[in-house]
Order: sequence, then C-alpha cells, then structure tokens
Amino acid sequence: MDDLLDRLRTSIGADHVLTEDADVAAYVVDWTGTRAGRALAVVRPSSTEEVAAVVAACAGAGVPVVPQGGNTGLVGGGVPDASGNQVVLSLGRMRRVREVDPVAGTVTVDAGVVLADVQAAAEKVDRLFPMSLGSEGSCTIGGNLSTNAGGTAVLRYGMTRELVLGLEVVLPDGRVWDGLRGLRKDNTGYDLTQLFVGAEGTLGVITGAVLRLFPATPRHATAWVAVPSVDAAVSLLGLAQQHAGVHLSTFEIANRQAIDLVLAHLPGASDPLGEPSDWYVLVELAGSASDDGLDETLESLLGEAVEAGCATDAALAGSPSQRSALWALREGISEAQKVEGATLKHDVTLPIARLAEWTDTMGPRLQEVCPGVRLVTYGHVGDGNLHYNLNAPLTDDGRSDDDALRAAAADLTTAIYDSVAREAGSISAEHGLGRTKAAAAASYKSDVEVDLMRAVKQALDPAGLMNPGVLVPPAPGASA
Ligand code: FAD
Ligand code: 2HG
Ligand code: ZN
Repeated sequence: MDDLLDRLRTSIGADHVLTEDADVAAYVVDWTGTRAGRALAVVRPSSTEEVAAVVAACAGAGVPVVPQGGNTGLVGGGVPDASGNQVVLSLGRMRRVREVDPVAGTVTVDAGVVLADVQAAAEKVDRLFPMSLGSEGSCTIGGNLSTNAGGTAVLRYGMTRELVLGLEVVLPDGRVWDGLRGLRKDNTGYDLTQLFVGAEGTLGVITGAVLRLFPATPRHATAWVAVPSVDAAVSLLGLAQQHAGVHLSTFEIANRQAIDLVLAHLPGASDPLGEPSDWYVLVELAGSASDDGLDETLESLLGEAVEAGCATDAALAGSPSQRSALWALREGISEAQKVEGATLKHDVTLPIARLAEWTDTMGPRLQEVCPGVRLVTYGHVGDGNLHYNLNAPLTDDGRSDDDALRAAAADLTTAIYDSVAREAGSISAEHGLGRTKAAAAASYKSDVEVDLMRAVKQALDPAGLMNPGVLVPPAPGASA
C-alpha cells in the first residue's frame, strides 16, 4: 500500500493525501454520526485530471474508492466501511463554476461546487437554479447528482435528474468520459448521463456537470398553515394546485411532534400560531417580478380552505425575515431530531391518495412494537414523500430512551417497509440506498430488477472497486 500512497502523493501533492487520524476524522463519519468507518487515505484532487490519476492508481492497486462531496448524505454512502482499505476521494477542492449561459439556460460546474454557490451563480445572472435542500450550504452538486436529490422544489421543477443536461465522469479504470453537453435535444444513443445520476458513486466519479437554469422567481407568498389531519393536507394540496397553478412551488408537511422538537432545540424558533395543531403545511407560491397578486391568491386559497375545513389557522409571511422564520421551522427538523437523541429515519414515498390512511394506521402499529416511540413525520407531501422518522420514547424522567429505540429498530423498520411495499411505494424516495438500505431495497425488488442493476454495475465496474457495498448488494456467494 505504500507504493499506492507514494503514487497518489506524486499525482496530487503530498498535502492532499491525508492519512493521520485527526486529518481524516471528518471524512469517515457521516452527518448523522451513526456511520463511522476507517480509510486507507483521504485524497483531495483539484482537477478532473487529478481525479483520473487517483482512480487509475487505485484501480491498478486493486483498492476501492469512495467518492465524497459534502458528506451530508443520510444513508452512509459517502463514508468508507470499517476495513480501513478504502480510499475516500473528496471533491472538496473542485469548486469552480466553469460557465454560466443565461440565454441557453445552463450553468457548467465542477462537481465539488456547493449547491448554495450554484444557486448564487444563477441569481447573479437573474436566473434560478431551483434545487433546494436543508443541507444546501454544504452539500455538493456531485453528491446531489449521485443521490438524485429531491428537496422542497421538486413539486415544480422535478428531481435532480430533471435538472441536468450533461456530465463529465471519471470511469472506474481512470478514463474520462466527456459528456458535458448542454443540448436539450440529443437522441444519439443510450442516455449515459442519466445512468450516473442516482448511482451513488458506484459507477464512476462525477467531476463536472451542465445544469439547467430557469427564469428567476423573486416574488414569494408564503404561509404556515394549521391543518387537522393528513387527509386535510392532501385536500389543501388539491385546492392549492387549482388556485395557484404553476406558481405553487412548495408544499411541505410536518406533525406537531416535529415542530415541538424544533421549538425545543432551534435557537430563536417560535410558534407562529396561537394554538397547537396536530399537523402543519408550509405552502409557498413563487413568481417573476411581474407576477402581481401572489399574496391575494394565497389568501383566497386559505380562505376557501378554512371554509372547507381543511385548514384551521394560518400565518402569512409579511416580510423576508418572516418568510425565513417559517422556512426555518421546516428546515430545522433534521437537526432538532439529532439534538434530541437517537433517531430512526424512513424516507418513503406512497401514492398521495394513500398517505392519510397509511399514516393513520401505521402510528398505532408502531406503538405496539415500541411503546412510546415518538413519530416525527414530515416531508414533501406534494411528492408523496414522507420522512417517517422516529425518535426514542421518553423515560419517566423525560430523557430520550435511546436503548429502547435501538432494541426495536429492526422491527420498526420492517413494519414500515413491508407496509410501504404493500402500497407499491418506495423505501427510498430521495436519499438513496447507500450502505444502510442496499440490502433492504434489493429484497423488495424483483430478481429481474436486481439482475439488471448488477449487470450495469458489472459492465462499468467489473473489478467492483467503485464504492463497493453501496446501492447494489453483492450477488449471493460473491466476495464483497
Ligand atoms: P455525500 O454525502 O458526500 O455523498 C452522497 C453519495 O454520493 C455517496 O454515495 C457518495 O459516494 C456519492 N458522491 C458524492 N459525490 C460524488 C461524485 N462527485 N461522484 C460520484 N459519486 C459521488 N436530500 C434530499 O434529497 N432532499 C432533502 O431535502 C435533503 N435535506 C437534507 C437536510 C439535511 C439537514 C441533511 C444533513 C441532508 C439532507 N439531504 C437531503 C441529504 C443530502 O444532503 C443529499 O443526499 C445530498 O445530495 C448529498 O450531497 P453531498 O455532496 O453531501 O454528498
Ligand atoms: C428533509 O426533507 C430532508 O428535511 C432530511 O430530506 C430528512 O433528516 C431527514 O430524515
Ligand atoms: Zn426530504
């Protein structure tokens, strides 16, 4: 292995090949703090050529590579396993916005550019890059593409795969595929770009991307709405679509338990409504500078919703700071859950029409499995995507009983996933599979689908060195 480390140092500079525990620490533990591995080294190349040299050297030495962007992933896909023989390849030094073309509606970036910086580059030329995640200050475009990230603007603009036109990728053998084309029309064969989207670093390392830009939406009308049930939230969604049409850009749900955690743990958070409600919806309309009347549309929508019984109260943002405060209630839930104690995440999709009945029946079933378990339910209801997360029961003296949650974790997750499968839903709506869910996902897929996935992996990465153990579980009997 010393030979490999020497080669890496020669290729990208000794300062960017990290091997000391203190230097690698931040790269081997995930955001949740529950997935920790060990690395042979963490390497930080600064260009596509350097990435290619690293991957070729690792391929030559038979050493697995774990690509990493902002390390905000929630399924353990961007951190190494416990073996200590994997190289973490961080894209953190590849942060160049290569080109912005407002008329073509494209921005070309290095894969390590942070999402918020892409949004800012678009804003500078009066355009919008619509992807919006709570982690946008640290996640990278390479990570977003590799997880096919969702977020709060999917309802209007789609998942990451709908926002990309072309890619540059370093293949598992170190060759570079230059597919950085910004063409809207290109029917010249298999869609290789889309093959790498959502591949979680198992087919190659994305080093650059051409992304789509949209007209800017500087005007917003935003409300925090109390709703009596999930059923009412779904009815409100229908009304919002009718009233606001294309201007409807966000429709997010959260239960009271989620908001209680934010109020308890997020400094400065306050409840915008007088009376607590079982459920809340964050609804936002967005439009161009000439789109007058968004506030009026939202007010009339809410008036009708109250009359129809699908909303009981609402707070409208009257200023940008009030808007930020409403968004912070929604975006702060992940962090608040983590501060509270042990958490079990379930990022599921169900047909929207089934959401209400499913949540109504799931809660009591989980109480039987783990009495007192706290349901922290929130997410992108407009996409049928719930973060059906759980926090530990409270002990008699009000502490988070993390051991009780851990002891019941497997049974809780199985109950949820089995039920999602029966509804023809998905056990990973937007976070991917990583190491956490790879085996479970395969067990809910048909043999044909798993075979196809393995065939793709085998064709592009025959030596199995790109992020092994992530997304595609090894075939039975094969060495991992
Ligand atoms: P990482 O965590 O570094 O990596 C994620 C995966 O991508 C790994 O498998 C890794 O190997 C691979 N990868 C990374 N870069 C590359 C590359 N250049 N080439 C090939 N493979 C690569 N996700 C959502 O979908 N919607 C949300 O609303 C959302 N909100 C979040 C809020 C918070 C507070 C947090 C902590 C996370 C949230 N996430 C959300 C999850 C996470 O931010 C996304 O999955 C994000 O896309 C990961 O980007 P990253 O750069 O941090 O990737
Ligand atoms: C969100 O929508 C993210 O806030 C994170 O997808 C969800 O932490 C989670 O489980
Ligand atoms: Zn989400």
